[in-house]
Amino acid sequence: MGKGYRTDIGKGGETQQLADKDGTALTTNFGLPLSDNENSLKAGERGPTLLEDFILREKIFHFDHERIPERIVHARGSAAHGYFVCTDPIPEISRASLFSKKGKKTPVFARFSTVAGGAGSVDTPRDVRGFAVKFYTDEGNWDLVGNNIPVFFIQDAIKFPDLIHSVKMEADRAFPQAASAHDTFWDFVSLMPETFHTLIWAMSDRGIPRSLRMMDGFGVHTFKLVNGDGKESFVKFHWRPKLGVQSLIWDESAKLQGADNDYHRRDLWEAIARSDFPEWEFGLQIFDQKQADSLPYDILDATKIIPEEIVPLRVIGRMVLDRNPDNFFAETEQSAFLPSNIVPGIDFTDDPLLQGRLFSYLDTQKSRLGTTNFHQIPVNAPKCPYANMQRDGMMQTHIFKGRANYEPNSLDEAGEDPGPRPVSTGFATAPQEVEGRKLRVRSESFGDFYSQPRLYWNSMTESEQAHIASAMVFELSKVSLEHIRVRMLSQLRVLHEDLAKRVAAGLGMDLPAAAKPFRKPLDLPVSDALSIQKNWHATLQGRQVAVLFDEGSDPSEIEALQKAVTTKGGTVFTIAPKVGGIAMKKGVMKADGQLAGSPSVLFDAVALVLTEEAATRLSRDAAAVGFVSDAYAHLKAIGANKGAQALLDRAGVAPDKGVTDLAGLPKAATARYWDREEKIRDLA
Ligand code: HDD
Repeated sequence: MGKGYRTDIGKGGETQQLADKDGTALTTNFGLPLSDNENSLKAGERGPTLLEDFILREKIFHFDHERIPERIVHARGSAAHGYFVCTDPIPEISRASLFSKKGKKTPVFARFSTVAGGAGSVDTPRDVRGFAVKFYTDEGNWDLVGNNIPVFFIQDAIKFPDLIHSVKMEADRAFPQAASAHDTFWDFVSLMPETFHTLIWAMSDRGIPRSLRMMDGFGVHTFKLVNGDGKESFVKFHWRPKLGVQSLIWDESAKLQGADNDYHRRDLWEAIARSDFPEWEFGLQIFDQKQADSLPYDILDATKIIPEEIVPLRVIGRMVLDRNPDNFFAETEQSAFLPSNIVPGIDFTDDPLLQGRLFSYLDTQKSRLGTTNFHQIPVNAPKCPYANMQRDGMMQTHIFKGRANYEPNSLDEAGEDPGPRPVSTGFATAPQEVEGRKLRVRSESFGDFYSQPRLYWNSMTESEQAHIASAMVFELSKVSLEHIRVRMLSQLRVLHEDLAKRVAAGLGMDLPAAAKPFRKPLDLPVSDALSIQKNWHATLQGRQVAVLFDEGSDPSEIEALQKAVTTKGGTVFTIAPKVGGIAMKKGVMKADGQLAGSPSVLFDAVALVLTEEAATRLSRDAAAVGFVSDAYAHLKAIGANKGAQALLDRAGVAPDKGVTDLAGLPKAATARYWDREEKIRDLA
């Protein structure tokens, strides 16, 4: 018999790495040190593997069960640790301890997500984004489980399973993944006009954020704040990104799905890794019953906003995310957010969507994390002490001492530890008069489905309106059942005649008769706060400029640009046809990325630093031409030196304010060139 492959492992084998001198010994889960992690136990060198091989069985057994069920919604997510700091205490409004003192810091864990796609799906589909924040306060965890859109598709939790079934991949064919552009979603929404407000937000640029760091967050529901004297106020919670809200355009987001599946996840991770910490302001819209009664809609209806022009935001704090998770599974995947996690000083309202959520999130964790003890997983455990009489259950990790597992008890009278007891300062539900008949109905005050989506449409710029109309044309073009498209058009006529006409024209369909609304829509005053473009932050912070160079390029031109961009808070990514090193005008330079693998969709602006020769050569390379023509079509700033002209011409770049020399690029790169769009794209 021959020696067999690497039978000498553990006795100085060629490649087996050993921790004999230093390092950590590899062991089984029960601590047995191992000498061989390469071979299973066999009967003879080439013989069958033995059942006795407990080491193989333990390793494979554990691997076989590494996956847990993904979240039924919001499966695809990315998260980070950080802190919330109170900047404007509000003890007169809420007794919540995290709002009690200026400068008070509370640790947080924030998870951002798409809704419809599975855990491995793309980052940039058109979708609502989840914005969930767990505050580890000194009076327990408060989970603000919100979205990047301030309203929700439905008014009553009983419709949630239907909504989600309709938007997820279709039941028989299991496609499309992470997309709302299909029959069942549009069938459902066209039959449910209460969805229209969230629908128009999702069809707008809000549905395709540029970065998780550039999204608003909203608590959506009206909540209550309660002060130390029991005085109540209503509140809506808002997160406002320091970098301003920024979005992709549709063609860009579709191409990003191929260029970088992890575009948002990578962006969040890399920003934190380079200490460019994402930050949001925390603002409250605080109002009372009198103001609530004066509004033409119900504050318990989660399909309605209260415009900031009516109830302005009061900024009381900020959140900074400054630490990436150490382990994706242990932290991000196992994190469990529960709208029912509130703290003294915050309370629920009777919003029927919120009321249903209070059950659903607790319930789902048993199926996802497998145990009622999911609160003991480190990311979910409060950072303040907690104690009660809940005992046992699967995966119990606490070793409780003594006999006090019931309450009340008098064990202290016998000198034993009686365990925890309620405290007078603990959480107490805000008292509220409730009377009425038991009814399975929808309140009439929830009956206006069109006024607020119309308000949203009217508040957009022309370019934003064109994006909404075009998104609807795109999505409805993917709807194969014509009666659904017709029904949607008849509904859009009630929402806004102009939108309906543009979508019908884009589809090449006639306008059907308008639907009959339950309540005639109102023309509410425009809210500029709703528009992204009207509130654009002209900044380089958080934005990345790609620099394309090739043989003979002048390194001093690249260095000057790099300096100008980084001093204004931006980052630079260099790209060349080869990454190993390019012979420059002087010396050799290595690029961060290779041209074919670094398309311009990944960046906010591009620079071309090329010799005439290189530009002519690259004009024959589809990747280089696409790099420039896409940047142009995606309304980005393009800075070019003189040598690059041939490539600009080949890519069809016509001069405009966004096309500049290299010196002008740092300023130009703070904007997108919306005016360019009508020259290069037929929008609805
Ligand atoms: Fe939900 C997850 C946000 C309505 C049931 N939801 C989930 C997450 C976010 C939201 C951000 C992911 C949390 C995480 O990162 O782990 N959901 C919302 C918002 C809603 C909303 C803003 C409306 C205002 N959700 C809603 C309703 C129901 C659910 C009405 C059920 C009746 N949501 C769930 C869930 C999930 C969830 C099935 C899946 C995973 C989880 O809870 O932990 O229970």
